[in-house]
Amino acid sequence: MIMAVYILADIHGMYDKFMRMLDKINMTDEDILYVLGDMVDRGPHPIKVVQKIMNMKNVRTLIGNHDSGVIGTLKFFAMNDSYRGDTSTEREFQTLDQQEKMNVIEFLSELPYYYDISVNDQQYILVHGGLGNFSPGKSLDEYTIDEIVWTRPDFSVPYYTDRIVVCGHTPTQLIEENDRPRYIMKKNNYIAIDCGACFRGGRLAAICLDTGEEFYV
Ligand SMILES: [Mn+2]
Repeated sequence: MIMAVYILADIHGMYDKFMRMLDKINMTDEDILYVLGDMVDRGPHPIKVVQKIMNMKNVRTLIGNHDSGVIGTLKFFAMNDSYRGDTSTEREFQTLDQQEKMNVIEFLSELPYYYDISVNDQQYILVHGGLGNFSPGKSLDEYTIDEIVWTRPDFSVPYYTDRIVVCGHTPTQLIEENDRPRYIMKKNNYIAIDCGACFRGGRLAAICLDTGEEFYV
């Protein structure tokens, strides 16, 4: 079996959908799954999602704005037992033992914010949000984390002519250029894969870059 590359994003605590997606794509040990950030917040089991991903060896993860945003709060909760969490992320985090808490914080703190990969001779840039303050000659290292995790591309204008940008963060239901809401949008050298798993009527989506095959839960 030849290695395949799968991508999904914005699980947002939807652990059950994530498990069903893993069943559906049925990866081999040689396959790689890229998770483009926003594992936490909104859905019921954000920390379970993070811990599952931490324990899968063929997964590469990017940081999203929500993952980045909770690190400081989780550090606070790891040091202060007497406060009650408000969000699903905080509450689930508080059920962990101290070592597990530190492992989660360390994992989130070390996540990269982009990948630059090549599949079938096509180059892909993987980010959570977009490339804020884009300039064609700017190297990916020169973007700030905020420019990559918080921004939304103008999907009517490609960033690159020779590279495809794969992003989450912006549910495809909200993309004006998208003719197929609730489906992955492939247009103008973008692949937008957040189909709003945590929202009513939304779905968790994944794509196999090698075959173009799309998966929905
Ligand atoms: Mn996001």
